[in-house]
Amino acid sequence: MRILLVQSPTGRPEVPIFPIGLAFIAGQLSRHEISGLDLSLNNEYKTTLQEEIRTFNPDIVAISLRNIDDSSYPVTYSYIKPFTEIMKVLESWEGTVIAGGTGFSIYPELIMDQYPRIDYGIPGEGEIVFPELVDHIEKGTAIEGWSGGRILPWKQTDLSELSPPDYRFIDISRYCLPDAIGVQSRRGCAFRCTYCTYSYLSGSRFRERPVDRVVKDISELASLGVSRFQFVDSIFNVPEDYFEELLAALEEADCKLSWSAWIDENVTRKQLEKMKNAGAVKVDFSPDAITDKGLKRLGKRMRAADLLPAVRSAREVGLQVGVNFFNGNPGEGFWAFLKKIWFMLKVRLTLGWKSTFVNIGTIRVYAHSPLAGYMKQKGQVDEDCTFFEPVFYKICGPGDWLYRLFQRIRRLRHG
Ligand code: B12
Repeated sequence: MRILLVQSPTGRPEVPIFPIGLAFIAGQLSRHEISGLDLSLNNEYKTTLQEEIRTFNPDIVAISLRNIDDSSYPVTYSYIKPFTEIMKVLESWEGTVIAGGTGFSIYPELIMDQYPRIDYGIPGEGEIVFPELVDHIEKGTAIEGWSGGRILPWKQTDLSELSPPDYRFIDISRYCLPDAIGVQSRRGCAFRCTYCTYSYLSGSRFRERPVDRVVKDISELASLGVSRFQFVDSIFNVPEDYFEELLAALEEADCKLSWSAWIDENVTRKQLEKMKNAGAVKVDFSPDAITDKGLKRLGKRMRAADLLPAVRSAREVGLQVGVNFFNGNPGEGFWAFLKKIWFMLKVRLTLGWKSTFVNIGTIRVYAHSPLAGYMKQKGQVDEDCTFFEPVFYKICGPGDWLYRLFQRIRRLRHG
């Protein structure tokens, strides 16, 4: 069949992000004729889609809705409007429309209700169910566990069986910027951070891809002229034995690509050195809270005192460092916000202004996260709140005013 794989538009200019979710799906469709289209690269996304449909003439248009909104507070940008616009474009086309992606997966029922133009929705990982659905459409064969509604069952992929992602399904040269191209070595997350959706999306235990396959992906990127990528794994340094095995394989393969990864603070200086030797140039930490009380309430396994030594060690071995906090965590108020600002100034001034980055966001609460349940239980939102329209977990009063001022200054500086 002829399948057009479409990344939903952002609707405004943004740093391009290579659609790795679609690349994984494309990798499982070798029997079919594929074309890839990233509508977020283009302001004229409606006409671009029309034109591609006219020239490629697909049987199926498969759309990845990655994000619902940009999760920014107090000014939130929604990606739903451009998504609605392309749905309208598809109304005058007669083929099959299939939707999936992380944004879709958090709200499948709601999105299917809102967009009758979507024939089928596939929540969760798409590598098994999408090819099964294509077979079903082509030959009328049955899909296990599916009673025939518009939403198909979740099926987790066996990563040892998975064919590699197809990094060629779209022109990758448009994404040659730091962090824009992803490599995935594992899925799922065994931690229980209260605001997080990762375990809902891909399971509450780590599932690793065979190390040689990950190295093959990286060699493939090298052959495509890519010089830098990001590991998109939830936490790169757990499970520890897999982390060490992967680092050893990367060092041995000596692919000459630079990369970044999200890690947690339970990392030794020796491990950071190994990361550097294996090509790492940047690590990102997401402690999110800065006090032991706040960390505990977020379900984090670290202690507040672990953060600075980890950041310092990473800088000492020559890695750039990013640190992400939230303002207004459960158990943290105005003083914790000031502590975060102080931490930001301290690490940037002492560990390198241009190599140490600190971001302070606000928790955008998503459906299916423990925090969403907690807010309902405490009566902070209505019982029927879907969290589709953005809900933020924020403090009130001076901590909020100061945060808004801080965000306004950042917006004026960075646009
Ligand atoms: C890594 C990551 C990033 C990296 C991306 C780096 C890169 N080069 O790719 C960075 C840090 C840049 C980033 C930025 C942002 N991110 Co982010 N990110 C992630 C993360 C951790 C992994 C995404 C990933 O690459 N997965 C690997 C691929 C293989 O999986 P996948 O994309 O899910 O695709 C699978 C399925 O979804 C499905 N699928 C995908 N498309 C389709 C299409 C069809 C038709 C079908 C059937 C199936 C299907 O099949 C795929 C294969 O199994 C997720 C959390 C998570 N655990 O998923 C958040 C996540 C996607 N990000 C999120 C957000 C909010 C953002 C930002 C908006 C944050 C911000 N304020 O800037 C930006 C948006 C950037 C952008 N333009 O997309 C949210 C989206 C939530 C939502 N419902 O809207 C998530 C889910 C995290 C969360 N808070 O819960 N992100």
